[in-house]
Amino acid sequence: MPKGSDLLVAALENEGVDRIFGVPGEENLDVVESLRSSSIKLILTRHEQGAAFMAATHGRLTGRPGVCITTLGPGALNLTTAAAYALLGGMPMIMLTGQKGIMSSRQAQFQIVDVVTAFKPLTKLSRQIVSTRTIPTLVRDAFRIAMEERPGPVLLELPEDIAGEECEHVAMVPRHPIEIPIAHRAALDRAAELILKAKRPLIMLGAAASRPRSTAGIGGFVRRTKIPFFTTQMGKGTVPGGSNLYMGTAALSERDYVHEAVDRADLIIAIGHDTIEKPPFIMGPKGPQVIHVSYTPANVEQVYFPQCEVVGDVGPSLELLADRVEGRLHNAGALLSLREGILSRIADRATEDRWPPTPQRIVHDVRQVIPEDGIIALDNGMYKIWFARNYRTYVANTVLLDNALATMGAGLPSAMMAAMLYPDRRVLAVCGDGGFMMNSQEMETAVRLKLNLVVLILEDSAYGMIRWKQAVDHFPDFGLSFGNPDFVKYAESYGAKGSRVESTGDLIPTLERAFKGGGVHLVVAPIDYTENTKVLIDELREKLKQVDEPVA
Ligand SMILES: Cc1ncc(C[n+]2csc(CCOP(=O)(O)OP(=O)(O)O)c2C)c(N)n1
Ligand SMILES: [Mg+2]
Repeated sequence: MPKGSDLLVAALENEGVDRIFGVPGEENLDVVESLRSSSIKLILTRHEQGAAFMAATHGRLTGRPGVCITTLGPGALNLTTAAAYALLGGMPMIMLTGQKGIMSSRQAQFQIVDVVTAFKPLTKLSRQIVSTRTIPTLVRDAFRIAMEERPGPVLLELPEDIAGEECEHVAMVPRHPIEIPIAHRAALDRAAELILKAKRPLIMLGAAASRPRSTAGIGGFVRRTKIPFFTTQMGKGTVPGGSNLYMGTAALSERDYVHEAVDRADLIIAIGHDTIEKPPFIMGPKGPQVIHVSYTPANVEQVYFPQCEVVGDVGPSLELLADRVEGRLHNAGALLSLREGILSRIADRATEDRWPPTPQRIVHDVRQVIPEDGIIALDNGMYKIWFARNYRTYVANTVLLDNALATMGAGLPSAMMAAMLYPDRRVLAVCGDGGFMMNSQEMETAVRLKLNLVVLILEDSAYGMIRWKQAVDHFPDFGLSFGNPDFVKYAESYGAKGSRVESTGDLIPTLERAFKGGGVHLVVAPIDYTENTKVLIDELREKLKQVDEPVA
């Protein structure tokens, strides 16, 4: 006779799950035993947070939920940050947590926390499984909810007595494809009218434009309309940055070079914008009109209140919109004259060989060693702004960054997931010395899994981004510096390789050697953060004078 845990694992197999990440506890042992004879691989991590960052990234990259498993109480609570990461980031994920038996209680309240309630604000659904009979339907429902727009995390708690209970076999619920409806004709007509009337239109690609299902249809819209586009941080790559319509990425909310185009636009077609991202531009009473094109209606915010919405499956809806305007847009390229100026100033001094290297130089050199389909996964720190702003992206989802929860600690685990899914591509984690240490224990997991992965640590012995903000706000330099382990020895102690970049010219050869050598390789380089204030504050303030000039 099957047990509850057998039904759970069969239901996961029915969903096509091939790996589960996590740290089991004694309450999960029936599930672990059921996994042993299944087609699903159990991948142990060294912290539950790492497991859930990997599972969320699986969802982000494939559109199918990644799965993680933990014990009750302490293990489950270690999932909270990654649950929020998946919720804000729109990443489908299933979290399976254990619990003490619910039919009798022989350990009183030991380790018991109301996990289901704790996760309610961090998930799309958080439920306890109370009967073996409902397992197949609950699992099917959990996967559907996790994948449906907007995608996100779901938590299922399986008490150990339900997991261990013998039961009749219950049939699995078969999967079937679900098409998302296409936008209404009236909405398409209204949007087309605005686009046809626009004098200076601009397209913006946001986070939902990077969903695996979105990426195919969007390129066609940009090509057919020939309207220049910029991206949010999480919208990078959906339409190749090499395209001659790319105007830049909004890494700051306002007053960056790209905002010269934004501020002059009279219409912005915001494709897949999700206001969980730090605003890529600020809407005001006098600013451009905005058409919101996405799977779900816009959230109305102080900084985002579109005047027109095209809600539906993004690719096919855009195709219908392009049918209405293609060949009739006389002003499509009105803002293109700004492109050269924006991009050349962003590329400014990218080859300067000052030591320690500048952020611009590091971004430039990383781009040289990463092929077009190579993936960089960023942790959170000051360098993220530089990569978002300066790194050109040619393929969708080749820059994995978190501009939603913006948590530290996800860089290494998300890069590991990318390396598992795409073993033939180069994958680079880019981390600060602060963020790397938040999940550096997963180096052991990476080595055990024999991943090919390079980790670049940018060392400034500080929580650099906060230290920078402290200086910008004219606070004295205090309380944000720390010491580091010897990262080369640290890598070697895990059985990985380690290298230190000793001169600016050494950065590219060191990264090349690391990729060619295979396995897990940690490269540590210092970074000169004096550029933060010089470029992002002083230079842009100078620039601002021009941006404030009246629009022609
Ligand atoms: C989990 C978490 N804790 C704190 C923060 C606030 N925070 C944002 S960036 C940052 C400093 C990052 O330091 P590091 O990783 O060394 O990168 P650096 O900015 O120095 O390049 C901090 C503390 C955060 N975003 N996430
Ligand atoms: Mg740092």
